[in-house]
Amino acid sequence: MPKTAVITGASSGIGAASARALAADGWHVVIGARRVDRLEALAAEIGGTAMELDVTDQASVDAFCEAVESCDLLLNNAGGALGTASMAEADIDQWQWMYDVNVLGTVRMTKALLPKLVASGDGQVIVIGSIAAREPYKGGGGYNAAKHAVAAATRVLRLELIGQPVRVSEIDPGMVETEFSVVRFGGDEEKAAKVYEGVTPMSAEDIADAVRWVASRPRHVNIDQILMLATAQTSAQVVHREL
Ligand code: 8X3
Repeated sequence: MPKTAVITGASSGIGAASARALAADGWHVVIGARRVDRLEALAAEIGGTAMELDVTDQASVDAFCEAVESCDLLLNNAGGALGTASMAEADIDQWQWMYDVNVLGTVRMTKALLPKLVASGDGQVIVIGSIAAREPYKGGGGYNAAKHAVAAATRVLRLELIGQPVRVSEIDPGMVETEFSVVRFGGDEEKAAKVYEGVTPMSAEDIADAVRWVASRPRHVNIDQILMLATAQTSAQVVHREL
């Protein structure tokens, strides 16, 4: 029987690319997101199972996780940033959403699926973090705070699960060209395009490669943390642009 991987935020970007990569490696992939039409098209393409999921809504998480029969791998990918306001201008609603989707979304999903991951006998939780989890940057306040919290929670989980059959891994990407920046800038495609101007950023498939590698290590190997950057980026705000 194929092993089951549950992926959040799977309708696009890193989530969708990881679903394709894991399905190609023989996993049965259960994909969740709010945009069900996109999800269903992807599920049909890779022979997976699509189910509506909003990680900010406990009832949605409960219904989704109850419907998952077994779970060998949970990829906590759903997340995102809103805005680049300074601390002086912090928008509390944006902060609240970022905390909810990135931190609480990861906690809700992990908590709900942990019994099934333990029962699998060789479970894995992989969290998509960010360079923003390691390095604060100007205008990053709400996202930095949320991703630092995600990293802290992930590392606590790793500590608490020692001795149990569940591995815990964190993959922290830098610049990846997905819908991430379009969402961050409230749909402003021009502003989003500027983020990647003159740079070859990583692609969602680059991160999916790391996911499939982490997911395919033997059970005695836990990849604790990976920091992945584009060659032209050496830290959050140090980027070489060929303009
Ligand atoms: C996305 C990377 O540099 O915009 O997680 O924070 S960054």
